[in-house]
Amino acid sequence: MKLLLTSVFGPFGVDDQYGRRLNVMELFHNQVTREQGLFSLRINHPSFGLYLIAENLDIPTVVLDFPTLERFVREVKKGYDYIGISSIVANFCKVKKMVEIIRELSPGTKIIIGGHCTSIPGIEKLIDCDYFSVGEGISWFRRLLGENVDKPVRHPAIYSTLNRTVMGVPQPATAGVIVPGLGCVNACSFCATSHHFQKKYVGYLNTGQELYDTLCEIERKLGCDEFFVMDENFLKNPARAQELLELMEKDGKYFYLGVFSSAETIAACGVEFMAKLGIDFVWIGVESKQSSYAKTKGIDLKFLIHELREYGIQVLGSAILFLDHHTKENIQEDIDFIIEMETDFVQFMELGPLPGTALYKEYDAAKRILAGVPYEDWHGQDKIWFRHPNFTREETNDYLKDAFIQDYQRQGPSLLRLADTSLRGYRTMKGHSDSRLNSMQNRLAERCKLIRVLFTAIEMFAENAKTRELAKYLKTEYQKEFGELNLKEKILSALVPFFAWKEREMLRKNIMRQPPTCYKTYRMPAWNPLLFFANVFRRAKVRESHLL
Ligand code: B12
Ligand code: SF4
Repeated sequence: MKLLLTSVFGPFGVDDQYGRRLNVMELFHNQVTREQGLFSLRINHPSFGLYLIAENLDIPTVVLDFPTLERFVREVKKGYDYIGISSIVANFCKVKKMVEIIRELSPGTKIIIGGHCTSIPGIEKLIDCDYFSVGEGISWFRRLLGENVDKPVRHPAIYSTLNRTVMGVPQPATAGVIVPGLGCVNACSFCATSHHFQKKYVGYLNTGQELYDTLCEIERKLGCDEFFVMDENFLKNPARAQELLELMEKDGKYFYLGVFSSAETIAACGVEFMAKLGIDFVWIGVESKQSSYAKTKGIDLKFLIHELREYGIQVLGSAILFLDHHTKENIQEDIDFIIEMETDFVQFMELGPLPGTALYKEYDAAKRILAGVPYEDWHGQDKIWFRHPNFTREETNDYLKDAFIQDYQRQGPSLLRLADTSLRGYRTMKGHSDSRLNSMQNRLAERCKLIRVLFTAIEMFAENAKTRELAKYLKTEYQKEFGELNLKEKILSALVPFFAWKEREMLRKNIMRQPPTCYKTYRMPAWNPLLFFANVFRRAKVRESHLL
């Protein structure tokens, strides 16, 4: 018995029969720094769910992440008893194609679809597969395979990023990923994640102790002390965070965490607490000035964000365009609102009624979901797929693109904004009376020193006045704090423009870089000649027809 767990196939971010150019497989370049040209941060993230499930089963398993179609076909031909595909709505077409391939090449294989496609109405009629797994995947799989559902969850030790470059300069992965839990109880009407887990929190690491032990274990295995915390609302459980801090303080330990947290939880915990915990990046859903979401009510977001940045915590603020109250006259107010928050990063996303959410139910009932828009277009970075009272579908992508451009023109590239936050944090920590915070200054100094080798190239390639102004200011301030570049830094600084030039050419030619295919085996039996020949025989019988 063996299982293949796979993500959908590439290429990603190109216009073809399965996908779209504006649906890039990168967080920042897709929806945050997408109009920041050469300064856009380029990062891929592995499909964490697949590794998490694989780690927690007893069955021999292979994880295939970001395959090409050809690579996927080759893998299917090996003959698996089960193949599980992780999906989101925008990749529906790819999932459908993969299922057809499996049915053709390996008819005995049981096919499972997990993830967000399972919420598509009538999915059982649209895709011919054996099981749809809605919600949490580990216990679902354990039940299917007759394994012990109550066994504690083991956390995989994997890096959170791959293929990371800054201005074309390759960067090694430095952060692990940790998944304390899934879902969020806030249940904002548009939120696919919250609804996918039935508006409940599915905890994997429920206490500070469990979290701490897991962080220590991954640190031992990967040698990293930075983590991307994959939890929709990490600070929603302040007791867990408090216990984690106490354990770190007791052992004199420092971990650095990037988290998602809603404004009301941040306000309740306090910025200084977050800094002590080692949080150095936070994603906050700002959504809209006229927000009707409870999470931002009564909170002075601008003040909060300013304070976070003073403590060296980079902030990503996300805003939604084409909410019902938006008109052509007032949408700029919301764009100004988020830009004036002065966050390091801004995500603009179109409102997207996704199946399974309360918003989808409401719009569907009101017949506001546009018929005939293929699921490949349901990704939020091009045109809306619902009827809006004040915008046509065709108008929306121009407004969205313009919002990103405004953010870039008015605030400069996020790369420089985070350089500013790191410097501000360094200065705050340097003068801080709290010994834990004070001892964090060295780490921020290290970060600043890494960033400053980019300044010369940033000045050379600057595309707007704000970039030039910020680069000049930061260069001077960094020099005041850290002195002149040493010889090694000077050499690095001289090399950056070559990488930057190459990157700019790639962008000019519209070449979309792709995540590398990753292949990882779990508990697979050693090579057995009998099995090998049985497989060759089986493969010979399979028709290699029209599939490719
Ligand atoms: C990391 C991430 C990405 C990464 C990609 C990572 C990757 N390799 O695929 C990036 C940043 C590139 C990305 C891009 C996009 N993303 Co994204 N992304 C996420 C994010 C933040 C985390 C996913 C994750 O790893 N979660 C942790 C793991 C453990 O949870 P999980 O994946 O849900 O898996 C569990 C279960 O769902 C289930 N499961 C999952 N797969 C399978 C498979 C089987 C066989 C089984 C049985 C079970 C199972 O078991 C797992 C363990 O319990 C989620 C939000 C979230 N918090 O989940 C959005 C999310 C998945 N993304 C989403 C979207 C829409 C996109 C984009 C279209 C851009 C956009 N508009 O936001 C693009 C698409 C890119 C593309 N070309 O395909 C939506 C999907 C909505 C939907 N209903 O389809 C989400 C939910 C965000 C949201 N709330 O809107 N994304
Ligand atoms: S607070 Fe964030 S994660 Fe929670 S339901 Fe709202 S949008 Fe989703």
